[in-house]
Amino acid sequence: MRLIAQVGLIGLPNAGKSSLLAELTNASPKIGNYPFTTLEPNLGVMQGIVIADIPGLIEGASSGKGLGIQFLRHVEKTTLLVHCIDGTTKDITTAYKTVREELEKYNKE
Ligand SMILES: Nc1nc2c(ncn2[C@@H]2O[C@H](COP(=O)(O)OP(=O)(O)OP(=O)(O)O)[C@@H](O)[C@H]2O)c(=O)[nH]1
Ligand SMILES: [Mg+2]
Repeated sequence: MRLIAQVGLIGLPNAGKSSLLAELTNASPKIGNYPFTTLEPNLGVMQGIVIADIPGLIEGASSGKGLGIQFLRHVEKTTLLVHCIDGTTKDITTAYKTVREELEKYNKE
């Protein structure tokens, strides 16, 4: 499979993935206080490492909810995943597990 980046930023919508990419790299992705601001991966470079900011994943993504399958395909095209979680979320464990479950349902490996 063709890789789009070495590192992929994943997480629920509105977690701050695009903001993190903007801080770490030269990229200037659209940032918004609403879910699904990002619909296509944004790429940036940090010290020679390509980082992809991947659209937010929600419960049901792996069964085709929204553009879930399309988004999950981008996840596969990276080597290392960095899971971003909104630090103000009340239930951080649930936020983490929701995304992990979608990844597992989409592709066990
Ligand atoms: N307080 C605070 N707000 C943040 C931080 N990082 C991002 N935000 C805000 O959170 C909101 C969502 O940020 P984005 O970077 O667009 O989130 P995202 O994960 O890319 O969202 P999607 O593209 O919809 O999946 C914006 O209003 C940001 O300004 C942070 O570290 N602290
Ligand atoms: Mg975004």
